[in-house]
Amino acid sequence: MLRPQDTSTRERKSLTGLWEFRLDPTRAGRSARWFADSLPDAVRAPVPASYNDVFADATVRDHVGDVWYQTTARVPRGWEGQRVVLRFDSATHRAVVWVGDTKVAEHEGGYTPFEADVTSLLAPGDEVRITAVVNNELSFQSIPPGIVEDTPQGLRQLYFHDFFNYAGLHRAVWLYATPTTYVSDVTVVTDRDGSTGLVRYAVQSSGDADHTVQVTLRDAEGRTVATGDGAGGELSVGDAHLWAPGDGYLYELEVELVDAEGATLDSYLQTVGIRTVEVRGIQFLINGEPFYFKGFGKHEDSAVRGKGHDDAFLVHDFALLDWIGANSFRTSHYPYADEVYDYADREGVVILDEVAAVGQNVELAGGIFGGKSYVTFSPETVNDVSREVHAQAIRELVARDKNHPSVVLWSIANEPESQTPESREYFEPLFALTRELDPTRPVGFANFALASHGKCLVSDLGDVLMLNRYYGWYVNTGDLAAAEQAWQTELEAWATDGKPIIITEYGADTVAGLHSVAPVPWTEEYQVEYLEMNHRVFDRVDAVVGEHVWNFADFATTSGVRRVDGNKKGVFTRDRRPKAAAHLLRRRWTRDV
Ligand code: GCB
Repeated sequence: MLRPQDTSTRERKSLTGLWEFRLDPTRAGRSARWFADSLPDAVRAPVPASYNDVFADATVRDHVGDVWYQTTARVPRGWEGQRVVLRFDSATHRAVVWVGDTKVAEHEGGYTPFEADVTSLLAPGDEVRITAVVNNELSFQSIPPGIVEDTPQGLRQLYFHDFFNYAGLHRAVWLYATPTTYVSDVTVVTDRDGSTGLVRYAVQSSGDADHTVQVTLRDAEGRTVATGDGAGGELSVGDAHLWAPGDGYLYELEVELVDAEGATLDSYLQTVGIRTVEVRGIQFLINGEPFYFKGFGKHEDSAVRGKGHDDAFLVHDFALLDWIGANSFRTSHYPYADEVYDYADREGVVILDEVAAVGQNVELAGGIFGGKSYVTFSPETVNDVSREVHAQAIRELVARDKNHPSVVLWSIANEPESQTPESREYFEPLFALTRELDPTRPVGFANFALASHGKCLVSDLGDVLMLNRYYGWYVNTGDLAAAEQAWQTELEAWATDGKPIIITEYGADTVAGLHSVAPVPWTEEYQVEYLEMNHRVFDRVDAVVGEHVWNFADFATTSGVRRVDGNKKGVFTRDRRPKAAAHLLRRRWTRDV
């Protein structure tokens, strides 16, 4: 899916700011048609942001169900004769949108964009009313899953993942204009032949005007390095400057639709990083070179704004990644804002891109979070409908992120049940779908501890092994010697599979400022010794090609007896101050590992 852009033929208008907002605890708004007029009894809420922590009100924070957002926007006068699109970069977890009284969009899934052609509903110069009802309920048929319980005290949302169920309009909302004959999709795949870079492109266009496609590839200095005609083809770039970890070199592909007189009907700009990704034996190769992942599982999470995208945190988090010597991160446990991938492309930071399938493991959740017991995969729980929702989430992820050089792998789930025949049956078609959508990137999923080597029935479907393990934390708590032994034994077993292993999670909850002489869990000293133990194990196993500490920063979770003001496994606090472990990682990651 293409991005809203300002080009010689396109214009966009951001609708971020304060919107009218209200909760709808009795779900009255849909039948009372709250979209048909000014939203009754509204307050103002920021967009983008989660609404949960913005107000000093627990009923807002813990609300389950619909909330309404409304704004008015003036359609720019210059948009006469243009195609006008309304786009939400995300609405968590689902939304219905109206322009005036007309329903224009409905979207399931909280972390990917959706849009509607609203040309016929708007006249340039007019003010229009835009209303969205956003719903945060999680069920066994949503990604991620959950259960809404109707209790005497009201609706209660249970879920099986370990981060707070923030909701709302987390990302930008746009009105944008394109010509009526326009570029509707661009796909770029890169390769190399010796020092020559190859850029294969495919362009889709829509609209009635006769046109041909012309493409121009420019280097970072704006010099044209290749041109092409036609909706698909291959461009050669002599002596290409490759995109590489730590060197986010980008070319720019201008895609133009041109009419018979040679006039440009539409122009879209696509950044291109020329690089290859390949799994060979136990190696993960970027541009043919073995790559070792150093970094974190992250979250989109910060005080007050929750999961709302924020450019200051974006730049600061990347500055901290650079400071600590990290070269990569996983978008645990959902697709992040588009801006994050753009920034990673430019900074040369590598991304494992994850879909929001987290918590398809009710046994684990029951054990860790004290929830009830359910069976994960069954006709009543995660079923065929859920799988189609999951498949659609993968389609939307790949459609959105396929052209980012920073993205080197699709992660299609985090810690699902994977030790049962039902789980294999569920996942086999999803692996096949992901490969069909993108044959160029490896596919994997993050495996959990109970599906250990020999028990997991899904890991052979992946190109890499991604292991989340907590030896010395959830098991062998406080006994790092026993943890080291057990971890080494398990890792050596996985290594016999002959695939690269990325440790996608290892970590220990740590209260910043808590110290002890002996390595006692929850102290800064323990987090340091815990990480050192893990690193000794990784360094002894050749198949380990990466280490992602859980987590980059402390983050908000649901209430639970194992969580004190959220998950404290951050190497940085929630306000991004380093714990002692940050200095340890910096020493390790700024030398070669
Ligand atoms: C995991 C999950 C992650 C949790 C983490 C923890 O295995 O993938 O979402 O936050 O463990 O801290 O328990």
